[in-house]
Amino acid sequence: MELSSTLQEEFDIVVRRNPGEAEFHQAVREVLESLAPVIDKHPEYVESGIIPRVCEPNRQIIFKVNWQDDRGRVHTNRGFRVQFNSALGPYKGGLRFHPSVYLGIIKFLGFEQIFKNALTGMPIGGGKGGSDFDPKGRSDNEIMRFCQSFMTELSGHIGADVDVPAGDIGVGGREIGYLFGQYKKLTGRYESGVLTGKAIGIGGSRARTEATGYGTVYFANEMLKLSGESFDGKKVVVSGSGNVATYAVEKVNQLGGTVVAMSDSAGYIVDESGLDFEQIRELKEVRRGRISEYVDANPSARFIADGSIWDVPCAIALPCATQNELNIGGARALIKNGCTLVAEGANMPSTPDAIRAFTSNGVRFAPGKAANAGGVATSALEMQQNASRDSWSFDHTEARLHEIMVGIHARCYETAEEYGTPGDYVMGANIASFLRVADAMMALGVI
Ligand code: NDP
Ligand code: 2IT
Repeated sequence: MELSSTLQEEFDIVVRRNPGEAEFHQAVREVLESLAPVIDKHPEYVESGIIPRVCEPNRQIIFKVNWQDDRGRVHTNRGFRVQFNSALGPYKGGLRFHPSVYLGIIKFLGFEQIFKNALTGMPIGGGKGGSDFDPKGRSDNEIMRFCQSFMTELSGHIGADVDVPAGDIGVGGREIGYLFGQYKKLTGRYESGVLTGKAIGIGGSRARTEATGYGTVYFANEMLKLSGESFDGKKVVVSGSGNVATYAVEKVNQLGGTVVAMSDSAGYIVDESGLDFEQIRELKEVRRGRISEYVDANPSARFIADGSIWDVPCAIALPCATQNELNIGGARALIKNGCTLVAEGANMPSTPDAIRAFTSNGVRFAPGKAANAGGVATSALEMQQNASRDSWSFDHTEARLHEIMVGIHARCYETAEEYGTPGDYVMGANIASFLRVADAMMALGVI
């Protein structure tokens, strides 16, 4: 899509100032492509420099993380925390541990997080962090030593009212526990609200583990309701098999759908009779196994190492693994096989040409910053519980999550209508969130 001349100039500056950061450029461009009608209506945003200001992180911290493996060998990794925008509240966003991590990935995730967090309606700014550390094959003790070393550097930059990290790829409850333990030791304070995604016994929130996957399915369900449909009886493909994917599967099953395929970076499994949530959870969350092992106990399931999960016919696709995992080839295969709805559980899993293919072929499409916001929204609920030294029931927390997802869907849908692009959730999500961030930045003055 073409950008107007003002927006193209802003985009060119971002590309020039952030060389080699392709994912960051992609995320910025996708937001700018939605903003033409906004700056027409609000020239004051341009006059106040809101666009270049929102594209520049407030602070970027890069640090060395030395740690020793079980054989005593020393390793050196790189740690990141990008504190992107705090107009709406303390920086908030996850930590990713994956060998592909570099500054451009953390900046794309941090930029997306600003707008996602704004959509939740809660008082949280946007940030992201992580490391190029590869947790695969590492022992529990190695993970602990890495987390402790990472936190030794990070601890001076975070705080319950400053910056509140959580999990993302490669970082779950175990890692958050070790990070929190080290923060507590270094500061001498039991500052529960400094991290979210904690285990229940150390100040975590019920339903946080489930929240992102559940939230994505709730969002998709709201989209289906508009045409009088539901998940009932529908075939669903869920990519990935980590935290988000696993709990998306549980909620699809609860709503009567059948998940026929899941994946990891080695390949995908397919079973027309439906995948068993409890077995998946036990295999992935408890045993930390590979998705291929599912076929050992399930003769009707097959593992396919060299292929694309998007070739599996389905009515609904939920990409829940990683950025740019669903490209134009995947999109064409989904469309050809009759897929009518795509909701992103991952961050930016669909490439721009895949998204264009969906919208021009009548496939309803929900971008990650709207559809996966249930995770961070429940993190904000964890912050609320920590601040009031309270602990809510699962049912109460899940009901709040559901209400928040229904609200995000309505805001995106209504904003798309108001700006003349009915049914376009990309426009709705980008515009509704940008307005909230821009208004807060205007109110705070030039700082
Ligand atoms: P996990 O680490 O629990 O799981 C990640 C899954 O994605 C694994 O199955 C992994 O396979 C697969 N994967 C990761 N990288 C690649 C890759 N390069 N190619 C193919 N498969 C890959 O992470 P989460 O479930 O937490 O995160 C999944 C997505 O959801 C990410 O995009 C994350 O940013 C996003 N997200 C997460 C939230 C959360 O609360 N956790 C909230 C909102 C969004 P393998 O094991 O083979 O690497
Ligand atoms: O991408 C995301 O929204 C997350 N990884 C969750 C962030 C959080 O602070 O809970």
